[in-house]
Amino acid sequence: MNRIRRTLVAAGLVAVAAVTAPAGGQEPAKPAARGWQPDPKLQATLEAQKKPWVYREESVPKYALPDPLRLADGTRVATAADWEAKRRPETLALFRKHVYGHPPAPTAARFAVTETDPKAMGGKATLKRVRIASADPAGKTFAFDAAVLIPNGAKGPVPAFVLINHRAVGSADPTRREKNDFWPAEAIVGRGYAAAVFQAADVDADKNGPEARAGGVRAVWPAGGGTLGEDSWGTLGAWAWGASRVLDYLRTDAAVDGAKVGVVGHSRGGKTALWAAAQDERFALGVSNDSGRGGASLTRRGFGEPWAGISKSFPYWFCGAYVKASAGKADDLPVDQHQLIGLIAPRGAYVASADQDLWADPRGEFLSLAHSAPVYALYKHPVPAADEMPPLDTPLVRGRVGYHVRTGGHNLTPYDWDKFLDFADRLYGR
Ligand code: GTR
Repeated sequence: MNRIRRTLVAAGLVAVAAVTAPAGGQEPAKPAARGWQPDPKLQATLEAQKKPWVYREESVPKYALPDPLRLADGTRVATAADWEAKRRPETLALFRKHVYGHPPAPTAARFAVTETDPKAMGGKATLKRVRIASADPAGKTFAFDAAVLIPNGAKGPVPAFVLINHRAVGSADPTRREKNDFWPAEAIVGRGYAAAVFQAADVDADKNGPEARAGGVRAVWPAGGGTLGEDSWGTLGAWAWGASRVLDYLRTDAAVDGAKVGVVGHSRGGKTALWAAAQDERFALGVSNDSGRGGASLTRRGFGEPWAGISKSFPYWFCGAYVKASAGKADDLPVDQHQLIGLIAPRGAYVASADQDLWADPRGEFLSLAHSAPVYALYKHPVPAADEMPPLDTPLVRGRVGYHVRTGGHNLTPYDWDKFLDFADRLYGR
């Protein structure tokens, strides 16, 4: 490696795997000068606190990403048809075996609208509360509630966003008695979208242990479709399953355009939103906000939240194999998170970061999106290059993907929603 390339790699501006000199052998001229850079004050503060995690690009190890298109047998798929027939299922299986675990076999869902208020939001929306009950052929059942606010007076079925709410009900209160910037439902409805939400904890508690699991879906189908302790589903998998059941309902509601439903989550919910959209191709769009480790950020970068750390603090979010492997090297993982975004292709994917949220690795979140490019390319959709991370508060949208890094800390805000809505408008040609 020459000196400039070494500097670029150290700055995280090119992933080692993706380094290709442009024609003529010229290195790109100083991309480090443009685009977002971590706040040096924040880094100095973290340094002064002697934080034992990586928050400087210089400390990011050299890494090579798995080729999203290369099959386990060494051959490489070159067409969308082969991706869909061979590599997509293989990639999905790898994420199930090594990261999130296997969901249970498809269940039959029944819906009961338990409440309808046509004058919600001061008459601007209709609120429906829905009981969603799933059953397997052996008669085991699980039920939980969702809510949706549908704009009144729309000319036809409206697109929708499903929020996976892992916070308290007050953060996303469908009655709107409590309003919180986390879920600006008035703004979502005002832009002509239905705003659907469910409480993640109603599907699976955000706590470890059998007692916590007792009331959730993993008590009914403990192993999902895998083997307990190895590749059985974790909490993120259970929440993603819940998001798909909400989609099941939305597709039966004549007021909603079931082909235009996006799934959104913040942080642990953002990890879940990506996994939900990766698995369930009926989602038109997956949106990850500050999702970090186990979400949009590249595991191999090791920047921000350590893999071993998340595995220790939240082992139940993932499958046992992921937790076990975290004692080793990320390079040994057969997948990295750019492939999770690849699983969403050619549908919409939007990744959002926050400037002060180095724990979630904003650059690593952007790079996952950038390195999903080979998959989008099979469908002729462009994706920003690894050295094109945009500056602060400047969304970058290309083809079917979008990214922004916003001023501020770890949170889901009206600014984020506004950009998700802009992106969806464009994706749906509104
Ligand atoms: C943190 C965790 C992150 C992120 C966050 C959240 O404690 O380390 O991975 O998920 O919680 O969900 O807010």
